[in-house]
Amino acid sequence: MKIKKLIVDSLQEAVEEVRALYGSEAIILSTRVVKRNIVPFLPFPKSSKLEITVGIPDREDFTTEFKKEETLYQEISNLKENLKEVMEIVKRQRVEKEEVSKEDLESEFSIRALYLMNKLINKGVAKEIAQKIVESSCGYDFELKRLDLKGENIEALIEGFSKGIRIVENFPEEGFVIVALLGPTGVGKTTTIAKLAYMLKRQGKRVGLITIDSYRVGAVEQLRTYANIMELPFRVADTPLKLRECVGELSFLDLVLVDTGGRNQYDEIRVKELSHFFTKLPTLRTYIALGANTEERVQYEVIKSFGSVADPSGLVFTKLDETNYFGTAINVAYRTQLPILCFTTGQRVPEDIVMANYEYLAKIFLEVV
Ligand SMILES: Nc1nc2c(ncn2[C@@H]2O[C@H](COP(=O)(O)OP(=O)(O)OP(=O)(O)O)[C@@H](O)[C@H]2O)c(=O)[nH]1
Ligand SMILES: [Mg+2]
Repeated sequence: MKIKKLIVDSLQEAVEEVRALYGSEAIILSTRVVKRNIVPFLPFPKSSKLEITVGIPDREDFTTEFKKEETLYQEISNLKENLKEVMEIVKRQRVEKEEVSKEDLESEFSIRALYLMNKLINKGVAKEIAQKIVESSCGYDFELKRLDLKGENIEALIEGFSKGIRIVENFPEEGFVIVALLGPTGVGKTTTIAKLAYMLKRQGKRVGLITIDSYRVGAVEQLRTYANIMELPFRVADTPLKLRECVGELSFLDLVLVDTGGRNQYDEIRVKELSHFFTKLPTLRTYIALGANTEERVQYEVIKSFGSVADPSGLVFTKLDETNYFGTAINVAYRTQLPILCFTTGQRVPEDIVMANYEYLAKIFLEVV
């Protein structure tokens, strides 16, 4: 900084002169009153003047100041970012505390593992099942002194699901099989049969369709329409005997899909009628169709009721698109240990169907489908 001295009449004049001479960055460091000769070389008379000391900052001073300011802004912005991250962690922990409880947080699982558990719980998986699924993909981390995920979230869920949930692996099996869908009214049986038929036909399988639903008006026409569009053999069987005859006629195919009329699971008599249809069919596989949007307690009742018709080979979960809590499907599959055949995800035939697989399950819970 350079120092200059000026003699002026007043402070007002000082300010103006300093600005004019040295610019707005110059600063007045001090002022003092001094006596000056009015006529040069004569000691008298004298007048009072103001001597001011001006500081003029060097160019480098500005640059340094500017840099200091810039660094300060940078630091503030870094702090803001850090604060945001801390808030995120606190928020996450708060959610975890609410759903996993304080004891859990203090116990054996890492934050990452708890986070994944919450992903399941938030979508309706029961807490103890979510814990078992995540636990089976964890290992003990000696640094954290907690159970931690062995891989990334997606790998962990795939592994966890593959240990707790069964899926139908070999569909369709080799040789002639009869595949029937049973379940409550309107759950999506006929639509699912059409979707499966299309998928199997595309795989090169020879598929036939049979309906035993002569009860509901329009039911026969509904399946016949799909059969016509896909150019598949189609039969209507209104009695158990007729069903066996139709199966016999179509036994040259790889498989037949049998559509049944929806029945109220609490109507024992109507459910029992189905049993008569499905006796004496040696290669019969029955799958129970459950609406993923149906209350979990009711899903067990449906399985109990239709499971009495024939030993179920597995489950079909329909209408996954109509609920955010499809975790109940995981609970049902985990607790019954019945394998899942497929999920349906909308009304479109043939598109809206996904054959059960662990990667799909992991993705829908992580919302990356
Ligand atoms: N959103 C949604 N709707 C579906 C799905 N599957 C079927 N549906 C619809 O549900 C309704 C009933 O479907 P169906 O296939 O006739 O049901 P069903 O079980 O055969 O019915 P019943 O034979 O009367 O017992 C139709 O409007 C379908 O389009 C699905 O995955 N998601
Ligand atoms: Mg139907």
